[in-house]
Amino acid sequence: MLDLFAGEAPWQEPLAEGAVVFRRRVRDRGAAFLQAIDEIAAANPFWHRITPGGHVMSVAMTNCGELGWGSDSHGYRYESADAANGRRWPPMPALFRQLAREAADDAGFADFTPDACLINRYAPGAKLTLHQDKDERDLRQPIVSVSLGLPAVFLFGGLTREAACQRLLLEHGDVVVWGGPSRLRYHGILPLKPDRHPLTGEYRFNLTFRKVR
Ligand code: MD3
Ligand code: FE
Repeated sequence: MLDLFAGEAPWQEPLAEGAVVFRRRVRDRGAAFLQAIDEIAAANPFWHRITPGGHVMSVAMTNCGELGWGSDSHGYRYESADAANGRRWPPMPALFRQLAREAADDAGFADFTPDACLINRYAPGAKLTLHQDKDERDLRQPIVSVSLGLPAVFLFGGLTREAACQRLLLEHGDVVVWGGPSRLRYHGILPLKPDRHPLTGEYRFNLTFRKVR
């Protein structure tokens, strides 16, 4: 993929009230992030969750940290073990924890201490339909996201499902902090366009750091 910004320094842009995008913030650490993901997935492989509505999710998921996000026919919840194999989630690597803490701090959210990191893997065509993240106890805590590999179109809606959506391309190394009034905005990812990325091949990965409890 042609990267017109390959030699540029990272930069930041305010996105909305409470939301800041740090463009290319971890681009130079991409290989280290991907190696950490590989190690987590070696212990707790990616798998496709079932939604409460009975659909198989196109995004494959695993987690690290004390808690992991999960879904089955009964609903969404955070769990301390992987329902696929009964194992605890691997600990959150220091590289992950430190990045999440620093990015939150730079966006004005002090002392962010995530206890969950959901790792999403998108293959060509995988998507995430419009949803809110509201299963965390303290919604004053932000979510920090890290995008790796192939780019994807992110939809950023409003506080109701019907509100109009902004579109934003999330690219390799982009970090976004979602807090304040943006924390409950609907959002989603359009189907991944098939392509190849030098570090991730046909995939896009997204990490979301959350303080659940
Ligand atoms: C805005 N992940 O895992 S990251 C999710 O790219 C999720 O895999 C997407 O939405 C992905 O729940 C989007 C950006 C993101 C994450 C959490 C948010 C945006 C958010 C929470 C509130 C508002
Ligand atoms: Fe989300």
